[in-house]
Amino acid sequence: MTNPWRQSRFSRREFGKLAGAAGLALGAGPGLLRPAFAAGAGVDSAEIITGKASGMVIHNAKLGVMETPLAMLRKYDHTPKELLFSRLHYPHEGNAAWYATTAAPDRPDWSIRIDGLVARPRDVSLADLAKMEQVKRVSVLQCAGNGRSFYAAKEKVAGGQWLNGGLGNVEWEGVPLRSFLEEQKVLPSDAAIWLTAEGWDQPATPEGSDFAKSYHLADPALDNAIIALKMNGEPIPAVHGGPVRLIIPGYYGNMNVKFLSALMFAAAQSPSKFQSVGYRMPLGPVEPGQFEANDYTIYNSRPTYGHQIKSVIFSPLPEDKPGKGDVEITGVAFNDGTAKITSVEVSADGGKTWMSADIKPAESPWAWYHWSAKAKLASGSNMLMSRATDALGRTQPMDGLTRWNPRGYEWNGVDRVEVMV
Ligand SMILES: Nc1nc2c(c(=O)[nH]1)N[C@H]1C(S)=C(S)[C@@H](COP(=O)(O)O)O[C@H]1N2
Ligand SMILES: [Mo]
Repeated sequence: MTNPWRQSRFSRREFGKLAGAAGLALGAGPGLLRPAFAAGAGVDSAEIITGKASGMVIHNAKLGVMETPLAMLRKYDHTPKELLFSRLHYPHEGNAAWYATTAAPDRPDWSIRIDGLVARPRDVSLADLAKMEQVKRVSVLQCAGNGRSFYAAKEKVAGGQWLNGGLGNVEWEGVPLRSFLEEQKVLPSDAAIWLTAEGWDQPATPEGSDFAKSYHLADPALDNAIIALKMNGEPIPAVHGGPVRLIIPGYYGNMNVKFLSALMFAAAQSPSKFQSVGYRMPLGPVEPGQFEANDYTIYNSRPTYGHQIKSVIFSPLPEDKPGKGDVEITGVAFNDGTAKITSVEVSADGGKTWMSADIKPAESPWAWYHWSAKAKLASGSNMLMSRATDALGRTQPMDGLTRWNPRGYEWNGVDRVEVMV
């Protein structure tokens, strides 16, 4: 289904030409393209996306989908562009695609279209956006599929088998969405209830959907949203959605539209399958077989909006090979930013006994909190566990499988790491 709201700068054919031209510019004719890319197996992350660290965990080489091993992720409070997980939905045309790099895109001509039920449709240029008031938002960015592989203990779910590294803590900077709409005198009509953000990227076939996401205009999360131009103090890397990305702090990755090309006001949400079928959760618990991945409609499910409360153990990891006795267990915790994280409980004996971790204040409501607890490890197997709770009493389920769903989203079960001493 083609989204009628799409405003593309290039036709598909022109896009193909562009990708080809980029390949030539790099001196990478078909024979020079690294063959491993096409094969998709045994290829290193640094070859799939220029500028990414080696040794990322690859979920889809063709699309450029990869996550960060926790041993790399834990080294930084703000996740650098070299290490941040990446998720794209359309084939790259090889690693020649202009956005298959952590370099800033060279797209000074960029503009975003404001259209739909507005008094005066218009284009706003990147240069104009850069002149407006900018604010910072530190937020966890996390794929809704992060942790999907853990659902396999009940029944394996199709899709990238994400471990825990499909997340990062990132500083974004840009124009506050609500004040932008006000200053631009974008006056949606009374009939405009939904805002749809469109990504520039397009499906390989006309039957595919554009990447578009819709937000209810009354959603308080939009009060913190920004039209971001910078990530970690630099122009947003191409692979992470530069030159312009919509950031809704505290919302799952898919709600943060990269390569922002249009903001559309309408009475209804986008018919894009990324809004109407994908990235949705059933309204109640479901068992395997009861509800299939394509059964989702806007009536029987909800979008994956805010992060479910979650904690992740960063240390020790099995590869740290900790010794017997005293150990410091550390990690991070975060939620959707609407309430403080008030406790992180940690167990080193598979949940028999629990202790309270020390929690450091977070940099912003949407950033991750660092926590640590001292424990003693015994010889043999030690099952480390962590569970975060917030001021609204929201906590992680002891058994994450109770939230099993056919698309494997929103894993937030109590974290478990088994270390052998
Ligand atoms: N335009 C566009 N925006 C997008 C996507 C995409 O494929 N195209 N993927 C989404 C998904 S599912 C996630 S998890 C995040 C990933 O962001 P990252 O690649 O910067 O880590 O981008 C989101 N925004
Ligand atoms: Mo995602």
